Amino acid sequence: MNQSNHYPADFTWGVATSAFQIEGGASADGKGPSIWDTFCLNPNNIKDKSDGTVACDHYNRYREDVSLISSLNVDAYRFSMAWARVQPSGKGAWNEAGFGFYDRLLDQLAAKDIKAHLTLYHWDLPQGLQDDGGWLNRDSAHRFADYAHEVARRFGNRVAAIATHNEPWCSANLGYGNAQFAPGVADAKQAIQVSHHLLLSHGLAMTSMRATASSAQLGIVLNQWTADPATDSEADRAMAELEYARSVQWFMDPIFKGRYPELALRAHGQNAPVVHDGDFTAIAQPIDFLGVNYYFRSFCSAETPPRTPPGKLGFTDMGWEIYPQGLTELLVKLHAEYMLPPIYITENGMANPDAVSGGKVADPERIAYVQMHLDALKAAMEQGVDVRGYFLWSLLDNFEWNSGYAKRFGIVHVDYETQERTLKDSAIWYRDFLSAQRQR
Ligand code: IFM
Repeated sequence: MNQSNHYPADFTWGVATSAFQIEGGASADGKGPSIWDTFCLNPNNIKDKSDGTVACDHYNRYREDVSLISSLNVDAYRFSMAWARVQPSGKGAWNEAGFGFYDRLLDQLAAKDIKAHLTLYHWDLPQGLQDDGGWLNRDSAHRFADYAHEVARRFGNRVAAIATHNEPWCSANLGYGNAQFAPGVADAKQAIQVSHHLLLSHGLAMTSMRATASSAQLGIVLNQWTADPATDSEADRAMAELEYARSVQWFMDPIFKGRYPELALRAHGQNAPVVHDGDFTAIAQPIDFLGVNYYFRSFCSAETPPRTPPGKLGFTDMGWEIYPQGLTELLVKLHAEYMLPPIYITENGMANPDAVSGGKVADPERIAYVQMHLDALKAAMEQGVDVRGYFLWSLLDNFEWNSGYAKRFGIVHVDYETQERTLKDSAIWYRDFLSAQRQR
């Protein structure tokens, strides 16, 4: 440390959340159910048997939460819209009361001079669309484009950026590949077809949003990693190459090259997706920015049992290896492989078993984690990668999907009994770090 003290003056610093993880208000003011509301009804799906009915009660506490965001000295707030809040069944009538919530949220952000970075889809498909086949049904891509158009038409001049999807890899592979996430399907062929429909929906939404001619920057957010062979063996190296093709290139190639990576297609064999004429033209729209979410690398071992990552810097409470140099390596590799637009690190952070003690939360592990990743980010920028911003995941402790509330990613601690928010030491460190940035 500490190269991270030298960032461009116009670099965007932010914090991030998503709708289902913090809003609550599960059926407030006409909101329809989403696949995550349904998924949580089966307590076996969520480790602590919780759900998102109340979450951080952000639906009712958004004013205080925006004040909290403002107190952190950030430039921007990344959040997602709950599709079923503004269009309860995912098709047909819009719910004005639902749009009203985001209208008020945007007003609060504007009043505090905080830029809004909106994500349209962070995994909470309206249950009405799931009843019609969900993302396995190609028509969902068209419904998504309609939704995107309406949001861009209403809000496109009030937000700095709109991302179509957050981490479609997760929607496809955890939602349809291994049933860890909603809608809870475990079928490799379906997962691959779903990934194609998600990409198609992204492309169609880009076109429908462009038609509104709004001022927002438009793009997509992908979770990415490098895939490192555990050893130099041929088997491990082949595994790593395939893993990279099936995860990173599977989403990047269609967007930037208008095709799927050959290696992954061959590996998918009979499970390769049905692609219609014109799909790649629809998907390969120019994007204004690419959001990259980085948490860990993929460590590929063909041995039985597989070798585990060394974790020289330790592991987070999720069991994820702390590996900041992977962020540098990933960005430099992407930069070499693709004609990239400006990049935002749209998520980076760690889960830690934090607790309040004497009104404070000591989380030195998180401060070190962020510092190391900022150094890694700076190293990539010095090698020519055009990175314009960094969003810490997450503002608040929140509903960590199938882990429930047991995993705490926030820089602000949430007491779920009282909804009291307490700045962790990492929030205070981030606030002071950003204040120092301003004074440069
Ligand atoms: O909480 C999630 C977020 O919703 C998507 N990216 C990863 C985070 C941590 O698991």
